[in-house]
Amino acid sequence: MTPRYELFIMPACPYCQKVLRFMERRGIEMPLRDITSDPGAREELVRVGGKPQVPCLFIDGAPLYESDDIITHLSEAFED
Ligand SMILES: N[C@@H](CCC(=O)N[C@@H](CS)C(=O)NCC(=O)O)C(=O)O
Repeated sequence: MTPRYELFIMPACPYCQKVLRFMERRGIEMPLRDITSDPGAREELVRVGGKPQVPCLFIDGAPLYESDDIITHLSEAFED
């Protein structure tokens, strides 16, 4: 079964843009949580992940930091 994904981002973050461009190329969609406009998203990211670093992919609620690791995970999960 496909896990529940959420991507925590800041729009101006180049690492987030890299992940978002990858997702766009692959047609991958998921809820985005912008920590600059949503204080609740920032609070959840720090509470669960331990730091306010973005991008962070929540996979069934478990945080995965690092844009390269996120892209590797998504490449494998959405392999065509
Ligand atoms: N190596 C990380 C770098 C991510 C990064 O530096 N993100 C910045 C925004 S562009 C950030 O979240 N800084 C706040 C922090 O690290 O607390 C990646 O590739 O994802």
